[in-house]
Amino acid sequence: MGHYKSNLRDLEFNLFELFKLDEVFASGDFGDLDRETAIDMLKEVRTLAEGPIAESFADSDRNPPVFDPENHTVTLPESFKKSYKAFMDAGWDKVGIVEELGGMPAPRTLFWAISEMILGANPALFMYGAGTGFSEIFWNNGTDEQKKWAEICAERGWGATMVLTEPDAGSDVGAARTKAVQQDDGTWHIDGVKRFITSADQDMTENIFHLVLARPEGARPGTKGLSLFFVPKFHFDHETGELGERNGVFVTNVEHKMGLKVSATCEVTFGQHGIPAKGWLVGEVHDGIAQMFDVIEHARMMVGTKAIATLSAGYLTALDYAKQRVQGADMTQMTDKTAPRVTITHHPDVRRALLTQKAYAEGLRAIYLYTASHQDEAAARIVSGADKEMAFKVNDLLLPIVKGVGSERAYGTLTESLQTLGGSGFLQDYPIEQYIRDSKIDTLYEGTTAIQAQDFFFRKIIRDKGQALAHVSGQISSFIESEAGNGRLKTERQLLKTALDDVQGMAATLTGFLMGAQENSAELYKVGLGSVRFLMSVGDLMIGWLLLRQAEIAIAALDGGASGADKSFYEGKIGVASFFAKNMLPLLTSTRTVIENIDNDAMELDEAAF
Ligand code: ST9
Ligand code: FAD
Repeated sequence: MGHYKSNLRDLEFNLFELFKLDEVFASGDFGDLDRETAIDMLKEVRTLAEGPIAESFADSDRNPPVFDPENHTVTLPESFKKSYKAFMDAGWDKVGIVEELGGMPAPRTLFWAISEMILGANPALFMYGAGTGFSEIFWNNGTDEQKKWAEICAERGWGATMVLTEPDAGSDVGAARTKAVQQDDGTWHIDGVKRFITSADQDMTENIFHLVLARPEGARPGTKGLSLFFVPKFHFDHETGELGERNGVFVTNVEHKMGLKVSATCEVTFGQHGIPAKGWLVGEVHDGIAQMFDVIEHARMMVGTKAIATLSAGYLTALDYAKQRVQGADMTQMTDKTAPRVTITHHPDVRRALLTQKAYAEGLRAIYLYTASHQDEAAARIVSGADKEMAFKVNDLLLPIVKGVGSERAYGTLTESLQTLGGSGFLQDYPIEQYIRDSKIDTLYEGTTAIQAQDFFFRKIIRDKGQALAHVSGQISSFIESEAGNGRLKTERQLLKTALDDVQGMAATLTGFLMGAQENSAELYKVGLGSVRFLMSVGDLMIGWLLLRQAEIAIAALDGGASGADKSFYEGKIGVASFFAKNMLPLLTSTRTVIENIDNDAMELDEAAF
């Protein structure tokens, strides 16, 4: 057995009982795919994830990729290559991909549920294996001729990268200096140095294609002056795919990192080693940042799901340990030195820690799957009554929650998982220390949490005129006003109501600051001071709501006579929803007060005083 513990029961519960995947299949949008096939797929992935995919997780952390600066190559550990081969040979990179690229279309909820298990077992493997997904994005954005190249990329299983960041252009992508010079034959020469590029070299695929943002000579500054280029590592015959000469794109460094070590993070130099780095303008249009956001949106979803998958595995590891570790007496007998020793699950603080982990792991899972439901027209209609346009907006609204809240809560809560193991948690005998190291990156790349929070407020709420937020809030309100729980969730629904009021109050306050900025631009700082807190609060509100919806289903199942393992599962759902409502939601009231009282003292403080 590898390190990874999946939670297939909870995945199935979300997919079929909460988000009605049966009805999505019945819509006919996914051909013959049905419940039985979906469950078989999930089970097969679980076996693969817990077995061969998880197997190289620790080894490839201790023996990270080796960079050869002379040949500009990266060699991955053999153990990892074996895991990668198991994944690719089974064809899982093709799920959710269009048929034209040899894929098997699937609802996004099913796709992300499958992805959760891969990401939990060995996240870097998912990233190296994303070439097929990248091919689809290239295919969607490419010219007719480029669509054929995308088919070649997918068929031959080439690796792929997204190339934005430069030393002076991280969050501020628009500061990028890498330039593109058009050639007489219509191709472009790319010139510059990019850094922190994931998977930019490896020895598992015969070729790698880079999707690169660069600025054509004379183009305007900022993100809107960037164009997107297809830059292969090796040139290839555009009809047959046969490899040709080496292109002038070279890895010139590999970073030494805190975690996620097997994922090679590379400096990539274009056109500075005597060979031009030849690129092709994607779609023959200068719309680079919007095209790149097609990749970024998937990658943000991926990062959030990765973090959540890791938290879930951390929780299940902690739970397993806590059920076996005997230490101390029951608290009610704490003064009796001869009292029997108990497992640590008997201690109230361990229960608090376990329920906190369970709430965030399961609540965040429900959030990413609710979001995924809005990535398919039929599913969105069934799950929230959203039409196509609203589904798109809701997905947009929730991506910063999946990515920003998912990563922050996962990283923070994983310390509770480690803490549950006591000193043993600090050892490499258990996977949690690696989970913490590997998941820290999730709050950083694909836009830091601060960037997610600004995206959420300015773009997803203000620019959207609050439409998507109103759609989701409307669903929460209907639940609050319903009789959900058959009389047994009254207190919790009341707590949810207060939380919704608090979040709406926060949104109104931040909007007020924004409006005030028309008179006094410094008012805008107040939005910046409150935006991460606001993002996290909306995340908690949604977790509270979705856990309570799960509890409602659980109550009905228990009333219907659920027994055995099902009974325990449903009781757990009610317990954790109630715990979250009583222990976490009331904290939003104080956050609301903090936001209402934001002043600009922090901005007025002289830098020297910090
Ligand atoms: C990175 C990679 O960190 C890490 C891991 C890599 C793993 C690779 C594997 C991935 C696998 C996943 C793929 C699976 C594939 C499956 C596929 C199946 C089909 N939404 O606000 P403005 C656009 S990579 C959409 O003025 P600024 C929009 O076009 C590095 N679009 O921004 C907009 O124009 P308009 C990641 C958005 O002030 C234009 O941008 N780095 C959104 O110029 C300008 O917008 C980062 O993420 C959005 N939310 O620039 C950088 N936002 O307004 C973080 C903007 O006309 N920094 N656009 O529509 C930011 O995001 C900044 O806010 C900024 C600001 C750069 C956008
Ligand atoms: P900075 O932008 O310098 O940010 C530093 C701090 O300032 C952060 O706390 C940030 O939140 C804050 N900050 C910055 N600007 C603002 C603002 N306007 N408002 C509020 N706060 C702000 N990039 C790629 O293109 N492709 C990849 O494949 C890729 N993979 C990566 C893999 C790894 C392991 C790492 C570490 C990075 C990767 N990146 C990749 C780059 C990654 O996306 C950036 O590191 C990230 O966007 C942040 O940029 P930065 O590191 O320059 O930090």
